[in-house]
Amino acid sequence: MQSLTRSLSAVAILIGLASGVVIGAEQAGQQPSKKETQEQFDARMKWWRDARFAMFIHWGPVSLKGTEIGWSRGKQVPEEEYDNLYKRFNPEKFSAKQWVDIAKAAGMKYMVLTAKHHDGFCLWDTKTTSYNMMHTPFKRDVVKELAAECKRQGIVFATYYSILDWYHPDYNVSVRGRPGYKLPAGQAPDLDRYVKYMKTHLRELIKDHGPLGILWFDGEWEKPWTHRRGQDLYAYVRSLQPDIIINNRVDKGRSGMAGVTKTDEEYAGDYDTPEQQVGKFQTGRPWETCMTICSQWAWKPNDKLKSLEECIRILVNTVGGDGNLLLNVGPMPDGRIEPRQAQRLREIGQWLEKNGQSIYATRGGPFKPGKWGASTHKDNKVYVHVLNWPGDTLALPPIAQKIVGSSLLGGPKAAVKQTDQEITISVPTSDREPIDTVVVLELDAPVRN
Ligand code: FHN
Repeated sequence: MQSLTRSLSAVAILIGLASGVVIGAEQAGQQPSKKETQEQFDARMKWWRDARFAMFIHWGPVSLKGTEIGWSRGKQVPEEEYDNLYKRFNPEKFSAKQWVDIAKAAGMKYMVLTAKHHDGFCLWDTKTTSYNMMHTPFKRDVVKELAAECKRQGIVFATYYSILDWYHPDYNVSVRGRPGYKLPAGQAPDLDRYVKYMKTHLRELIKDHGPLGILWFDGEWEKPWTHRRGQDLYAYVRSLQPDIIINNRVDKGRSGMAGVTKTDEEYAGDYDTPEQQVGKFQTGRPWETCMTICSQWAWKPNDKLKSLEECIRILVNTVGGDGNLLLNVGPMPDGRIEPRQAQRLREIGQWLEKNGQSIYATRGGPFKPGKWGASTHKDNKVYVHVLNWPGDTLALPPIAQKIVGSSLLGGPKAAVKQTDQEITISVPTSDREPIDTVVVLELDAPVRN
């Protein structure tokens, strides 16, 4: 409950802002009269919770080098060279339709694009700096094109935005590397000026390219960023678009790569963000695992591609834990999503065409994930995803509801026995699926979340 209070109080800041209370960084944390109720929060999160599966996209001029976005600047790629890649970035084969077609074929319901990563390069037509897409040979606002195509095809469009910026001199780059351009002589780095720059970006993204489904913040972990600034930024973004969803990396509450929000303060952010790992079973606070389909976030030639089985297992264990899966692709320097990555995504989509009712708009549980697999539920149906059969029979803990029917998803009967001590499920090996055998249990009453 306390975790929900955290997000509610952060929203209270927003409502104060919306009611004319101007919150500067120093004022963040004011408690205006109204708080977002549980019902309002649940209503705002509903489309996102129901979506369950989405595309993450890490892209920028660094794809020319095949090294990691942001992190390879000043390491595998000298800063000077990295910061000038945009002058030869010309993704002539970029097609927003191709990317959205692939996301749809994969069964993905929203898309999160790195509008600005740690390297400071802006993928949209921003008026704040020439370090953007319109100053490349390509001269096109790819954020605008993708947003329009997502709208046309019914996929929710969202942007990732890095709070830390190793290119902008006002970000106190003493934390890492040197800025991509120099401040005027005698002018010291000024974080308040950088926050104004960042807020202008967010206004451009939301007002000129939105509405956005999510503002996916990242890069909150370095010293210059503070809890108060995080609360202020959350309130600012919600004031621009009250129904937008914001992850927990806007503030300082994230506990490392496990992504769960700490409870020692009331931190801003609507959901937790485990990274490169399936989050733990958690139903009290929304969460989303972000994971690469290869090994690198940005494009890397001949990178290791996850198998279909790995992808399905990750998806099932994530949704079985009551989380969303944000699966990342890194498009190529010519603008295409690599054909073998696109093919893998199509294969996941084919699996979802058959099994999607056990994923979309479900909640995790009632059986917690284990070596055997995971479970999801919706209304009075439980979907038992058996990934590893322990033998002829799978034994699960008892539940309060009575099982009144059972079958394989869209298939033959499954032998299910229920006592007060356990539930046992048997499926002949000939009827089992190679990756995930989904057993549907019909109950005499819905499962309570
Ligand atoms: O440093 C970034 C990394 O490049 C990538 O964007 C991931 C995915 O969200 N987030 C940060 C690492 O935690």
